[in-house]
Amino acid sequence: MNPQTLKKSEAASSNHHADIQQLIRQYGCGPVPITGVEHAFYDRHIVFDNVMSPNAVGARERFEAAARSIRDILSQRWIATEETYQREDAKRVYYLSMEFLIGRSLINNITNLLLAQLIPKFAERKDLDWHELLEEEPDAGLGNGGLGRLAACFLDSMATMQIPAMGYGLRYEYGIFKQIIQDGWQKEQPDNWLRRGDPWEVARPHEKVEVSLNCSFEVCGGSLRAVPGKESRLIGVPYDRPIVGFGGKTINTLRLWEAAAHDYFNFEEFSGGDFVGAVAETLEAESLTRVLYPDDSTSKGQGLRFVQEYFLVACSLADLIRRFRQSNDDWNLLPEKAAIQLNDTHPTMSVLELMRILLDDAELSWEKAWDLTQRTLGYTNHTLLPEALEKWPVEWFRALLPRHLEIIYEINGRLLIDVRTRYPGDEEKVQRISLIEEGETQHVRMANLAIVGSHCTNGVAAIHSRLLRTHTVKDLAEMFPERFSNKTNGVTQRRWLQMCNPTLSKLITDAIGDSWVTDLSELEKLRPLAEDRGMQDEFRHAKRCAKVAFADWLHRTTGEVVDPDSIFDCQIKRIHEYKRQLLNALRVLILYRRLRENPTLEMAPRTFFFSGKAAPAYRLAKVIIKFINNLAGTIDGDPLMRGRMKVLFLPDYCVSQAERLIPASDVSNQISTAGFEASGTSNMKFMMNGALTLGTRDGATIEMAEAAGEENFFLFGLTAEQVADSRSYYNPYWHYEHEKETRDALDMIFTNQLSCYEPGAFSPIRDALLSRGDYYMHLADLGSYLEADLLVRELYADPHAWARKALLNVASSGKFSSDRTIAEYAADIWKVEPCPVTFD
Ligand code: 26V
Repeated sequence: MNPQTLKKSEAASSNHHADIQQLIRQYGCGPVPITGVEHAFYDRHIVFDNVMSPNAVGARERFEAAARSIRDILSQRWIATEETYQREDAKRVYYLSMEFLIGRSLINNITNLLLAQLIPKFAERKDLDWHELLEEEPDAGLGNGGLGRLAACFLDSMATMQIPAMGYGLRYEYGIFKQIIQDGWQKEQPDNWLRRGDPWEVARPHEKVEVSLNCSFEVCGGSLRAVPGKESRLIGVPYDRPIVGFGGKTINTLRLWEAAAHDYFNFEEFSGGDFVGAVAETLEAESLTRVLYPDDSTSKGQGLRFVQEYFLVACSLADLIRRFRQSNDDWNLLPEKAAIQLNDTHPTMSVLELMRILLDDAELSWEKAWDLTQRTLGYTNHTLLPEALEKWPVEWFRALLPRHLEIIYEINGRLLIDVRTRYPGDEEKVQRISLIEEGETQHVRMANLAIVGSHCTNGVAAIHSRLLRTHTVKDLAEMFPERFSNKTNGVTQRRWLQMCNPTLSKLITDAIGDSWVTDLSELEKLRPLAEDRGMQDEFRHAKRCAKVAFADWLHRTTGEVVDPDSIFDCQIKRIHEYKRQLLNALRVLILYRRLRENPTLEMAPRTFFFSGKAAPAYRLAKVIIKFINNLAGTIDGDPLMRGRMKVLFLPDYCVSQAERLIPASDVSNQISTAGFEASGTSNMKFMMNGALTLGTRDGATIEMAEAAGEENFFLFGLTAEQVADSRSYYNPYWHYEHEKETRDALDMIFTNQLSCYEPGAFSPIRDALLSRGDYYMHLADLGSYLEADLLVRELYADPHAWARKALLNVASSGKFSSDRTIAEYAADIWKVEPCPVTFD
């Protein structure tokens, strides 16, 4: 589409308005006051989409009209982007992920279209309550946590860097559950985010694909179940969402698949006369993409999840192969035209599906098909936790995807010949490398399949990639060392600094210019300014603005009062034993006990924020939430603590909440047991917003401290090596017996002083920390955590020294932009180049 067409269609649209006015008059409704560009831009959506008068509508309609108006602005660029890629026959990246944790899009799209100054002014002229309007947009919560949010940051970076890329995922009707807290306990409620439709998505039913399965579906005890043996065909209907690159030059696509039942030509014949039964079956099949799995800690017993994963893979590969075949008749070109990235093992059936297509549809030889498959696929690992590594029962493959199981056996047969040739006589190695795990029942090891079937495997931070190679998949890494690399995660500074922290952004831009928005390494220029007292004061002012804004929001929406002059100390992430929210809670409890015992103790006022969701079936994680809430209640109820310390568990952690709290934070807690957090990404968001990190040497926190200098971090605790080395003799009782503060705090918990209304509620905590051996070694790190905490408080007492370190942290955060991460993926794994949008 060329600019002329743009002008033509603008003209067409004003003619169109005249036509509509004419028609309306003709039908006797009288003239409608739709005139001028502004009205055509916004009001027409209210009038023609809702058939309502602009002053009669509510905030939701105003949000929809605003979103639709922004979509109007980007539509032609969106078309032009796709046309450019086709014309140039560009190599494309396909990012396959079961999760995209998008959050809100309106303000993000406005930011990236460079309209952030203009649109709020427009809203003011029209007397719109802009903030109220923005709050109407539900978060698109199509993910659990870090892995899904990383996928969303990557899409932003790829569009900004003009990389021809497409995200493929599932259009869950229900995203991650809404968390409410009742009597301190987490309760889940469905997140029906699509109830009122979504103004960003475009359904493309004409691009539907068909998926054949050797199963059908039934609702059983309220949940959907796959019924093996009865063949069914599902339709995948794509819904496209625009991904606006910064500057609005490139608009890439996130394509989400919805499951629909086949619109059988002869429904009557298909149903064998059972019309009602057939309609019910249709509904059941359509339930496949109803809901996101909310458990990111175990992959056990989720039959439907298995089918969801295959559905994502089958739809996405059919779609991208169709696109490839439109401009290529030589299958050999596939790796030159497509780079498919597997976001964790969840889309690993891509190895099997691509082999099936190349063998059965393209009729290539095994060797040819295997070479093309490997060269097209890349795999990113996101966890070392054994219980989160996916292993699917062989029986499920046999029942639902028998052809794919044949392919697994063939891959494995050839792989094991290779292993036996290289390591003769080492049958234990053969067992460890095999795609099939033996045992009572056989399982397919999806990580092994992903490594064997792709040309690149990467971890998400240096320490994680090292542990992956040297421990988790040691044998495979020794066999294929050239396949392994590291790509340290990053986050998009457009959402996580520019958009969510306007005051600090302005301070930075006033100081060093605005090129940091697309090149975060520019923040280095702040380093010398960190020494400047004026700059330190301005930083403190920016931080205070963000804290006041947060406190106001919190008060408005919950009635809670927090003091912006207290230290904001945060731990916000999924609730998991390895992330050690319990360690943080023990720290708070000990500080509380110190203050109570010695009320004259000097300690700066402090607010401890916790937020995060527990997997609904993760019992201990839910007990941890209850514990934090009871601790908060106890401290709140103690008049001695007023104005000195406060604990808050903020319900329903989500992207939008993180955007509000991170800019307001002083202290970022990143306290996982070393060796367990693959990377972490909120750690980076806190750093670029000028919070200081109180953390262990784990994940990307290690690289962050390297970049800023350890003297600007508060690191504590055992290293990953020390954790591994001391595990065999570690004894939590030793700490209980020898450390008085630890013992007193634990006794307070064990004697129901924090659970007097529900005695015994916290006995699972006792079990975890003492009787079951404290696998995550909380007690080993508690002492050094408290020592580091003292240093935090000492530094805070000197506001300028604090601001200096915070500024040095901001200045050192450049490496942690997802732009840098994507540049590395593009150069090392995908071999793709930018493809700027042009008009023919
Ligand atoms: C795992 C599972 C397991 C079974 C079924 C459902 C399900 C859904 C999600 C997951 C994801 C676990 C992996 C994960 O989220 N890893 C996180 O990835 C972040 C981005 O790389 C990284 O920063 C975090 O450290 C890592 O925990």
